[in-house]
Amino acid sequence: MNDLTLYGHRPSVYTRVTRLVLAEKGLAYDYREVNPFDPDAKDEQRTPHPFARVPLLEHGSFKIYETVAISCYLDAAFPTPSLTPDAPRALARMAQVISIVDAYGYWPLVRQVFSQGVFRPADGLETDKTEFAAGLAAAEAVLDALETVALEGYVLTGDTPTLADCHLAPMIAAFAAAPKGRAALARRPALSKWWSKWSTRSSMHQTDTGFDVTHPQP
Ligand SMILES: N[C@@H](CCC(=O)N[C@@H](CS)C(=O)NCC(=O)O)C(=O)O
Repeated sequence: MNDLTLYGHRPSVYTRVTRLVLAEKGLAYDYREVNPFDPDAKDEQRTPHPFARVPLLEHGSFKIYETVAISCYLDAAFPTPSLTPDAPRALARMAQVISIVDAYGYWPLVRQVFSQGVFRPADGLETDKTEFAAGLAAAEAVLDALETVALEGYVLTGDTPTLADCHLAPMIAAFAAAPKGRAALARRPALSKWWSKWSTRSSMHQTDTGFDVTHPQP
């Protein structure tokens, strides 16, 4: 046993990033379900994260939070297969994709388009159409930037997995669960090509949160 424990929340895209890295590396782990969105969560339901987020990983007594730190740690501590390219340009693009996702992508793709267009309606809650439209509009620049990276071909190839794929895929899966999100993705050929390959991976099947729209069989 690897002595790894992941604290996460099933629908959480950031939890899925860590679960994807663990799956790609074939690592077994204990999973504890917590709810960062419930301010009244008690005891085991409360996330141990100091900023009340998920995920948080424990490796024995060593605790790590911030998804990119968890990914880098897992890739260094369990080096095979490596999810970090050696080539300087590929390494730069991998870090760039992760930063684009965190700084500009998560909010519009997930918190505005997915939450308002898919998650809330599935829960019988009202959609804030203004937020949804704002998310779709803001997603355009994010998808354009990712399309440029995918077209260049250092990362997001769909053939050689890196931490960039693991970081981006949960956000795209959530965004594409909304039909208008799917249509926006389809307007980017290189990103769509990456997605059609990446979404068939076994790690994606293993980590489906129940909202994935397409899982073409491998
Ligand atoms: N910077 C954090 C972000 C993690 C994050 O925002 N996680 C979401 C779930 S996908 C969360 O816990 N949200 C709780 C909240 O916003 O209150 C990381 O990289 O791990």
